[in-house]
Amino acid sequence: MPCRACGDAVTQFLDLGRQPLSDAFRIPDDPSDEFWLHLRAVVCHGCHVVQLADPVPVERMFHEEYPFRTSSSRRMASHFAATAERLVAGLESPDPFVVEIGSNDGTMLATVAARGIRHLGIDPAANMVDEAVARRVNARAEWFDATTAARVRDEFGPADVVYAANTMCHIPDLRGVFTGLETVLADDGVVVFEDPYLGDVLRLGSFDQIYDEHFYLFSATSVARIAALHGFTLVDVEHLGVHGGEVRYTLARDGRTPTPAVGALIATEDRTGTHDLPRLQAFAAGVADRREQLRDVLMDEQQAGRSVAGYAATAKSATVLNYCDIGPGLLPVVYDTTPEKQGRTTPGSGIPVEAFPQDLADYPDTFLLFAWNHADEIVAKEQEFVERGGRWIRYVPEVRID
Ligand code: DWN
Repeated sequence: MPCRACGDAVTQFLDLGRQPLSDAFRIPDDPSDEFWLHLRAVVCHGCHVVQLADPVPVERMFHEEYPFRTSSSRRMASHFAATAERLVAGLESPDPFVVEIGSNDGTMLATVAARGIRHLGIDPAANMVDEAVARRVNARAEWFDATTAARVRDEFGPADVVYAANTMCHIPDLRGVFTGLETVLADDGVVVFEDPYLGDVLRLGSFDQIYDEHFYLFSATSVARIAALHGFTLVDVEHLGVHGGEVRYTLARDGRTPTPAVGALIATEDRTGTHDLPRLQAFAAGVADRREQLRDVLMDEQQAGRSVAGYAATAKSATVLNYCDIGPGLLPVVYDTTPEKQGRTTPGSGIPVEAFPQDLADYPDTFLLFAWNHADEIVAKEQEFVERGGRWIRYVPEVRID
């Protein structure tokens, strides 16, 4: 399959095997067939974007039972409140209009709404749109594409800002999204989006950032090249510490001068071979090593008679559990705060997901930390577990137990 973003040829560098849909938590003993895909990553020779080799069924992934809530992390909630304040502070027109693609439960737009600014959230997950609306956010359960964009512009006028967090990388039809952006954005408007950064994935070996929902892994180079195909310039980049390393990209219609940060990040990507096949193949080899190391650690814990549970049934954990062949025999339970995931089993691997025990006495000896991207928030919250001798197994940036 040619590159979905630019049409050029691609080369495969990673095969993570047969994988389920990462957020398709199963009702126990559900007799229906589970959906599987072959999870392989390729790099494009033209625009250099990393993407999945095989198509993913977007309607099965994002729907009225989508279980992920942006507000499930306190740190992310404050990150988006701060982001909204910054976006609002940058608005110059007398009656600005802000669009968010993938607005989820309205965590970011709630602040925009509270400032009395015209806005619209667009998200295919109707359950999350309902939650956003309950927070007084104007949101609609729709897919963002050229048709939706034209309708939004007709109804509200051009957008001063189109924002998307952890969404652009989820949409295989990136050309459709860009056509929509061309339609809806005001001439002097900006597109601001943040997504997991390829450079961080390679640096940390965070292979679990690759799963069905993360169709693309962007870099400054690939975003600049893809944007240029649609009459946009990458005018700014900002490295973010959230979600295991992301970059916030700002695009404007051609004509604006990029900040020095753009050239600097592209130069770093060139220097470190971010898109070069040997570098990507070395990353893939490291992933295979990590699988054996993680399985060894879990088996050691089991042989030593120590109980282990998963901490957070993240979407990312689907890649780890299924690629490393970890099932209920090695990991009997995963705890998670999301009510919709509790009482279900993890996709593919069939491990029960439960609410965290109320009593610390019922905690395991060791947690396998799937939400490693929220480690600071979690370790601070679980101080007492650590004080009582509890240990963490991590697999990013390396497999270790401490
Ligand atoms: O891109 C995406 C990111 C932003 O969010 C989506 N494709 C889906 C989702 O990915 P994820 O599930 O890997 O995200 P998180 O934020 O790493 O994990 C969220 C899960 O972790 C939720 O199920 C809640 C759970 N959790 C928990 O049980 N205790 C999270 C925290 C912070 C906690 O303390």
